[in-house]
Amino acid sequence: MVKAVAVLASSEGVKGTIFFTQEGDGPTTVTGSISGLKPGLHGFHVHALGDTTNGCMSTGPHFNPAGKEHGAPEDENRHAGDLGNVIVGEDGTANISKEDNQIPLTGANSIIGRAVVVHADPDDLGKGGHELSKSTGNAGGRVACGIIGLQG
Ligand SMILES: *[C@@H]1O[C@H](CO)[C@@H](O)[C@H](O)[C@H]1NC(C)=O
Ligand SMILES: [Cu+2]
Ligand SMILES: [Zn+2]
Repeated sequence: MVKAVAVLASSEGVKGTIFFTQEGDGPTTVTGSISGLKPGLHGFHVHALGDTTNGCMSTGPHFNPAGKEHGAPEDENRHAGDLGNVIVGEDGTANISKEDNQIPLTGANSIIGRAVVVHADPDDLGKGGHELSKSTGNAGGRVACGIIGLQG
């Protein structure tokens, strides 16, 4: 079992901890919670770089080792990093529990050392018809991020 964690923080009071586990070549389980967000949907992705020298802006684009278009987690044509949206309740919290086959914790396409980013707006999953739909889901600003690191 490989385990990883990302601690999300922002100057606007958004906080969260996201846990990743993977057994062998199986799917990666993503769990955790985020607080301090506006109620509603917020885009939630793995971005390519674990570089926060310029805050979340320097984490690069969505992790996309297969050179595909932006999409929904269940789409064939999606970035590996496309984890869809998190749903924030009236109390400003989101509880995350997902499984995904494209974000391994080992091997050439490992997400260790990359970043988790939560956005200001909903991810339209590539279907919004906006000029950014096929690259970012038009999910707006990067509200908080954290680097994915190995956990013992
Ligand atoms: C997330 O879980 C916490 C603790 O169980 C709960 O207070 C909160 O309402 C939950 N948020 C959502 C959106 O379900
Ligand atoms: Cu993103
Ligand atoms: Zn994407």
